[in-house]
Amino acid sequence: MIRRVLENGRVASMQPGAEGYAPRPARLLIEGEVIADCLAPDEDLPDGFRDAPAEDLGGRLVTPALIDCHTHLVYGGSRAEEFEMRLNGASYEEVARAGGGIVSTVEATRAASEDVLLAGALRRADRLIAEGVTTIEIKSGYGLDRDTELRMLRVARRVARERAVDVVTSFLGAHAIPKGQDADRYIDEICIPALRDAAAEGLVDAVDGFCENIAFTPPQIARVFDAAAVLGLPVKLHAEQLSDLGGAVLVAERGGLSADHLEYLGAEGIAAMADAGTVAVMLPGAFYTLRETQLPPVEALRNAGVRMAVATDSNPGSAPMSSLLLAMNMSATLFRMTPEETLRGATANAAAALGLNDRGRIAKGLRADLAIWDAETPAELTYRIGDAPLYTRYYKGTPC
Ligand code: DI6
Ligand code: FE
Repeated sequence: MIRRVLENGRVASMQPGAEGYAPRPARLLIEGEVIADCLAPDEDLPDGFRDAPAEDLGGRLVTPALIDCHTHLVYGGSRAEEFEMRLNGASYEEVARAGGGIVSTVEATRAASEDVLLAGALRRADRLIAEGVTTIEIKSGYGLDRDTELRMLRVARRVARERAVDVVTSFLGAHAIPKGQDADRYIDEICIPALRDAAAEGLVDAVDGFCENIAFTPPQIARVFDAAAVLGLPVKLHAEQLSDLGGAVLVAERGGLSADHLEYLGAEGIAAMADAGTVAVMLPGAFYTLRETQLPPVEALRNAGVRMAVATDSNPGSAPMSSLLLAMNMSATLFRMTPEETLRGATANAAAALGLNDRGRIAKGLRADLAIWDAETPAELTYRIGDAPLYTRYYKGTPC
């Protein structure tokens, strides 16, 4: 097993508590894919590490590698035209009802080959990787038919084979009502059978939905969640993005991993999420792009002890962005999250949102997924706009 010593780093471990955020001089020991230990600079190296190759980090900041826990990275086409429409006055709902919006990406995605979809997804994944991301969640949801949903998920799996990055997939068949179809019939006759087929192929790590008045009702989402439960798959939900339909309560009651967006989340949803330990995923890129004015209840979530994550929501419509650092900046500036919260949101809490307890913090036994930055303080990662001060990334113990 390969052993490495990373000398002279300043480590923000992102362990719970203030000391997890304050950079501490340390020497990090890596054994194979995991962190063997995080020692004080003057502590002796244990047996097996004395002859191991050492890298001098020159006092640089070390954090857990970043995790983007909510993306729609795989899709065909572009929505620049819709962007222009909205700037000429049309609302998101109007665009959707006019057959634009998600449905137009569905057409482009259905028409695209696996290789074309892969090329687009890799371009965006590379942007994330260049900012120190090592785990990316990728959803389906632009197929809305069995074959295209499965093709999207196969492409998502291929991203992980083509790049030094982990991909966690979510089946999002309940993303939009396909043109001319009845929502209930779509859920029961297309979405749920497609989910079963995708799961049988090992393509699904979690099940997501869009609970909204332009998409699916809570009872429709509940049927998808029932199917997920039978398959033993965890659930999450796009909830309370444009209105409060009670999606957060629904997903929390199912012990869901996360409820995402949450601009219109109310007290009942917050309480249910706190009880269930469901993570609140903040997606300021969509808030920004849609020029939303309703802010997610960050302070109430904080006071209720709900863990908050931050993600890009990278998608062609509401968040055409491929920068998690920018999402962190927007979470601070637009949502008033603190830089500590945004960094926890893109590391430890993002891991929790994906149900992963082997990463997102720097501690003995966890995955050696690290980001090493040309930065003095962790706040700099959130503070700068359009600047990715990444020095190196370690993925499973290897610099790359
Ligand atoms: N909410 C969103 O913001 C994205 N999906 C969702 O459920 C929008 C996706 C799109 O407009 O293509
Ligand atoms: Fe989304």
